[in-house]
Amino acid sequence: MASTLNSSNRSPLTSPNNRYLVSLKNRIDREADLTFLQDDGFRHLETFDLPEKNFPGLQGDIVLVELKDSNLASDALSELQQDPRVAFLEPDLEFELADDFQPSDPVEAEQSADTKARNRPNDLSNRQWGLDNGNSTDIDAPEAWTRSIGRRENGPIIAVIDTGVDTSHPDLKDNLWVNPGEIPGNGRDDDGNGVIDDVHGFDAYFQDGDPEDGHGHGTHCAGIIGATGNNRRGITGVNWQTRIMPIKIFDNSEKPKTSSSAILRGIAYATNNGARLTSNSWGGPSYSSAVQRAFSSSRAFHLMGAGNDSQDNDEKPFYPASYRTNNSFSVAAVDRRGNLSDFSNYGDQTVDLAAPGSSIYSTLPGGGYGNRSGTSMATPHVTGVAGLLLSAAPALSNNQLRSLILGGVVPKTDLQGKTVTGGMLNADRSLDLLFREIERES
Ligand SMILES: [Ca+2]
Ligand SMILES: [Ca+2]
Ligand SMILES: [Ca+2]
Ligand SMILES: [Ca+2]
Repeated sequence: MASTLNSSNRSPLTSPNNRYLVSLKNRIDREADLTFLQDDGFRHLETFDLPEKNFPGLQGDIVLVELKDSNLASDALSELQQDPRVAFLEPDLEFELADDFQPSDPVEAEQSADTKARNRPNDLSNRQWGLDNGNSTDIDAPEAWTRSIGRRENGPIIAVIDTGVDTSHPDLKDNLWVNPGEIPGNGRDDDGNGVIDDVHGFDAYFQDGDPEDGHGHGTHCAGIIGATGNNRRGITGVNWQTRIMPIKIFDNSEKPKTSSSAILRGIAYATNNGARLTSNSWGGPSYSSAVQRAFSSSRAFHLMGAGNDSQDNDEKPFYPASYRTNNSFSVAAVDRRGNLSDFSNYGDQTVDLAAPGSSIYSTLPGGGYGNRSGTSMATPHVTGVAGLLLSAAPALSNNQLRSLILGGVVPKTDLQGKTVTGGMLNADRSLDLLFREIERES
């Protein structure tokens, strides 16, 4: 990660671009409540759209400001930091997409022994070892698909907060969220949500309604969650049918960059526009109080990659996975043998579970497919299973979702002491738990 700033360096707290995030102690009712920012030497740029109804745990608003005169930085910053209305002040940090998108050799799944009822789509590729193989190191997707294959109509909206998504990919285009109130291409914000022509999602970096993938990472993650299943094409996602909402937070450079402010915009848009889940395959060592507050107070459930530095996150945090909110998971990666992937971060206190992440075959921009490795690929497997559960039982609370996924985890020797659960994701067992509960209640 490129960030050179960290909130643990309390003094001096300066930002190279003179932009700062201010977490306020209270909600602001009127613009006039923000005049003190001017008085302290700052220009108010943006108040993030984090309303009480969608971010019920958030005590006060979060605003983006710019320092007017960088020569006065230390005085202005200490004045603002001491203001009784300010809870927290931090630079608007920059982040790079973690370097975890290495092409890898294909791995073919072995034939699975049929012991249970299975439902195989016609496009389950034998390269999708994470969904089905003969070694008990898959997530038992065909067994789970006897109960849930995901859902489009009224199914859970799943935000992929990433580099964007190839929205014309033939294996993704039918599984995108469609903004019901927005008329495409008329240059107007028909639904009044602040974004013009946001038909399928949002570009939170460039702030427009076109979240096209400038890189490839987001398209790969989206296909794992929900490439269209049983359409005789390419691959199947964990969900054959779903509603993916692409939220682009990165720019289009070769090493994509984002900022705390773009991340906040992305979380805000996803939550405000109905996302039930967000999938976050990115991160780094820099802590942002504002980003933590937004995630923890959002009504959605958030899946987060543990990172690819082969490190112990209990010792060295990797954010956002290490924010450890009640409505999120931190996900490590396993290989085809069910061992922790050599690149994967781990932590028996701070990483919840593992999922397939080595040599994962999924969608790429331009209608293509390919193999990639990373906790970035593990995370959307968990997001996908959460999508299957919510498709079968839309009213599940975050706590129920959490316990169904953790309760379904299969212990693996190599993961003992490496994750909180010591095991890996299993779609079939989580769906079984859900249906046993449903039967008990009926
Ligand atoms: Ca299996
Ligand atoms: Ca709109
Ligand atoms: Ca429009
Ligand atoms: Ca397909």
